[in-house]
Amino acid sequence: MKETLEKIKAAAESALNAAADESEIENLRVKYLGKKGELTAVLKQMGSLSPEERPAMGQLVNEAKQKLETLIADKKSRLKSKATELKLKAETIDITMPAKEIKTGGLHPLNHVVNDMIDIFQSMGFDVVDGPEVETDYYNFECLNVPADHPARDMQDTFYLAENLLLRTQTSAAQIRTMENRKPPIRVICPGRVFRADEVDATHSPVFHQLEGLVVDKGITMCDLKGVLEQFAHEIYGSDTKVRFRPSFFPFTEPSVEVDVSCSECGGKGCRVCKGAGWIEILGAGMVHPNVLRCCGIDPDVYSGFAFGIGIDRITTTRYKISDIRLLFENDKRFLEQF
Ligand code: 2NM
Repeated sequence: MKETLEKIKAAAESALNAAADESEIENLRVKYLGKKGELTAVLKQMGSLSPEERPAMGQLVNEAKQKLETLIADKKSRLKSKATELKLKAETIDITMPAKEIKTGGLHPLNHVVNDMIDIFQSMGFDVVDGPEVETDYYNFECLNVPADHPARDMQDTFYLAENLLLRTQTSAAQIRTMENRKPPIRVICPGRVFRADEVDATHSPVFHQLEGLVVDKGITMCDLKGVLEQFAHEIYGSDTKVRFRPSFFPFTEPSVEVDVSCSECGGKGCRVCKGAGWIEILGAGMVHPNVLRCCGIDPDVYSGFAFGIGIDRITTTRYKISDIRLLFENDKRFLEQF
């Protein structure tokens, strides 16, 4: 019996050493330690031994059983760590590889400029208002003191959708509605897209952008207009920028002015950017015409106001030194990614 035990032990040990995977080990466990296993069979034969032989033999069988169990557990854990090792090796990540680029969007240069302009005017107490891009003849022209036969209609030729429905040529209509709906004091700006039936070239586009402003209260004068627009020019172009007001004409303001800033490229000496003039025109403005106030139900004998219109595209092209306005609308990613 002792011999059989030794044989089983030796066979089991070498079989276990040779086992290559978990199922082989399990088969061996069943073969030796299972209910019908070889070692179990030896244990069962204990009954045929004499009572004197039994304790010593019992101890041997138990030791053999324990030994096998330990061997099995060892082998299992060795196989497991080997598998883990292999798995980790296969999953090795090269952290020096270049990472996948995460593309983030960005603001269009026009929107950078609009946002800056809004900040400047909001800090001076202006509200932002909005209006439709499709307007009626009444709000776009009539109420702005531009009747049907007025020559200014030629300069502001636009796209008609129907007899009285058109694409707005300026954002003033939103301000007309503001005057109809609010009581003075009124301080609003209205940034937005506007349209003209213009030929496309480096400085013209049938779609462009404006920010118009309006102030109406008792006792508003040209001084207020100059102060607000000078402050704006200094904030957007720098405090050493010189500002020049020239007389001009708009049907909806009287008197009217055009406002130039000293060229930030050459400091006023004259260069390619300002076409030798030393000045760049940035906006038109004036005191709101009494006819316009009256049209909106505001008494021009009690109230006065000033209004202005700034070309956003122009400010954008000069700020970023963009040579052609069309670049703003082609939306070529290579262009847009620079801002
Ligand atoms: C400009 C120039 C001058 C203007 C006038 C008005 C309104 F609605 F009050 F009559 N809004 N904007 C105005 C005045 C616009 O653009 C160059």
